[in-house]
Amino acid sequence: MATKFHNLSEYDASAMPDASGMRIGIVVSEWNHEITSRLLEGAVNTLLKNGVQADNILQKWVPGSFELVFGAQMMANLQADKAVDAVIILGCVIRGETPHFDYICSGVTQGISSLNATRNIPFIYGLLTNETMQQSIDRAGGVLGNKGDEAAVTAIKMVAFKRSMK
Ligand code: DLZ
Repeated sequence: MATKFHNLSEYDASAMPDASGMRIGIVVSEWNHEITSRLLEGAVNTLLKNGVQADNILQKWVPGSFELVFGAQMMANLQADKAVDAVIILGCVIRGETPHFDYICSGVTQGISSLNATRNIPFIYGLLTNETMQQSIDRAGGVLGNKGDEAAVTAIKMVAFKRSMK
């Protein structure tokens, strides 16, 4: 049953770093739009709630989850006043009757890992990889919270982590 899992929207608000000066990019997949639009909504609302200014949230859509890594890389290449401190990657892959599920999940996961290992900003994993649409609904603002909220909290914490290393 779903309730044995952690609620993705729960976090300790008192332990959140000040995010007012942060600029965050979000790249989101059009595939399974009814889910990914909710992930995006959760991420944006959580960033705003924690002090990120609306003008400092850059949102871009790509066709499917497989394109997320390229989109995230393009965001990381932005310079000067357009540069972002972190990139949140949002997508939803649901297992069907095709082997695409495994290829896409593994491609995106390896791509994000590679970006994190080679670039100088954090890339946050906000990809739902579920067996059923209901499992995704549960994690996109449903009974298990919203993966977008979790990704936003993680982005803020990782930007603060990077700044603490200076
Ligand atoms: C092709 C495909 C399939 C079968 N399933 C999904 C999915 O569940 N979630 C998703 O985000 N994208 C899916 N795609 C599209 C691929 O991610 C990609 O957009 C296309 O293969 C074109 O590169």
